[in-house]
Amino acid sequence: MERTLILDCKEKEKIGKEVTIDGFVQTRRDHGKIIFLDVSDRSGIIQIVVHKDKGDVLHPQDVVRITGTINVRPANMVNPALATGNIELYCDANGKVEVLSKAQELPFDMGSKDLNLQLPTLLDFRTLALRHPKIKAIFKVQSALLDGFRKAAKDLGCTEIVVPTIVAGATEGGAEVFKIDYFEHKAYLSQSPQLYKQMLVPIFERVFTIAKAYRAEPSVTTRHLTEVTQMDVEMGFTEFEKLLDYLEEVAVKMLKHATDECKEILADFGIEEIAFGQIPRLTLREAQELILKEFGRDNRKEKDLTPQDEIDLCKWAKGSHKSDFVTVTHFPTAAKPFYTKPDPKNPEYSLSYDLLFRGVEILSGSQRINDYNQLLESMKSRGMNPEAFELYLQTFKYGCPPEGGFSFGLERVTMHVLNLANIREASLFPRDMERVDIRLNS
Ligand code: AMO
Repeated sequence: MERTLILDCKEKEKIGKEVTIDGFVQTRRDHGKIIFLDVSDRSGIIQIVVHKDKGDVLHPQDVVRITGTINVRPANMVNPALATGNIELYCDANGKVEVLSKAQELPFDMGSKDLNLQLPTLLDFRTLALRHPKIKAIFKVQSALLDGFRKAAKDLGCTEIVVPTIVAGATEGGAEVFKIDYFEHKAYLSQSPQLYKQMLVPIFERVFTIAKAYRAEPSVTTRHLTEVTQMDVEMGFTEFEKLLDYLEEVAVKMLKHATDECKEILADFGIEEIAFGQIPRLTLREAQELILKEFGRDNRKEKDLTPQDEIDLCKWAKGSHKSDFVTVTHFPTAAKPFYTKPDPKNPEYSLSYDLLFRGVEILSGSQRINDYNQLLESMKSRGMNPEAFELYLQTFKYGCPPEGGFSFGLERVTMHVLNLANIREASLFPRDMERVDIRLNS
């Protein structure tokens, strides 16, 4: 008999009819001669009532094919939390149970509503943990965020590009770069799609990419990974204020799309609705003045926001602007990568910006230097060798419009949409100092 998806079992014409479903046993509850199973597939979850003689072989995570009759549940047995909560699949003497793949004994109980395990266990048994509905749901949200980002970038007229991650030089500066043995040469894992997205501006004018980026972060924090997914946009014929409009537009569209698509998941996680009030914009120095005035910490000489500043600024924006976002601009030029354009009005500060969301930076970007000679100067002032960037520099040598862009960290966005405690929970297979799937210290 042809497979019916679990969610389709609740269609009217299925009631009282025989169906076959394929899926995974999630839980088993024995009641005398009857066993209740929760079985899930990609569409949903359904309760199955099976006679003990047929169902006794079944255990959690067994992959099964079950044929039975769809019954309407008695009113007092309806489960409103389940899309199929008013029906069940009844597998009696005429029904059929087939085990497609038998699961060995599980290392932990998968039947609880929340998989309350320590993070190392969640990661040591990642493929199993990911099967749990609540963990899987994180990546349904992530998928909706990717979709929302793509839609928003396409609405801006951007062409999707795919760029290399094996590169000849560090793009973002600093020591946080992985060297790789590339035949008899040295190469690096790309810290961001930055240079390539810029190189493609004269070709497509507006581009976007969803790309892997590698950061040799030598510290273990709850907000850093060594392998990150960046969602980048780069646009030509644009200037600073316009870029702020665009980044805020993409952020709002992406998050609205994901939260609309995943309403049930967000409710299940007990997440407050995102506050989409007018996003306040502050320069770094204005933000630091505000931190002093409102929160009593004097960080006015710092070249960046501290993690506590980011938390406090978001608290302030929520209270005074009903916004879960804040845009912070004009970071010191010296603290920014070589491609960042200094503000012509005050070159000590740059035309750069970060977007904060619920207490953390989820995006950064800038107006870029598009003048070839200025770019050479900027590289030299940072001790960089322009020869290592020959291909990149051709872009500007042969004419590049005023341009700029921005980049969201997918895992950071996912983490803060769902209020997760650790960024590792927002990556299917997180990479950090201690783990490349297997634990490096074991
Ligand atoms: P930046 O280095 O700020 O900018 O990165 C952009 C966004 O990527 C995410 N991110 C990270 N997430 C987790 N772990 C990390 N180690 C990590 N590093 C970065 C953050 C961050 O806001 N090329 C520029 C962007 C641009 O100018 O367009 C860049 O990479 O969410």
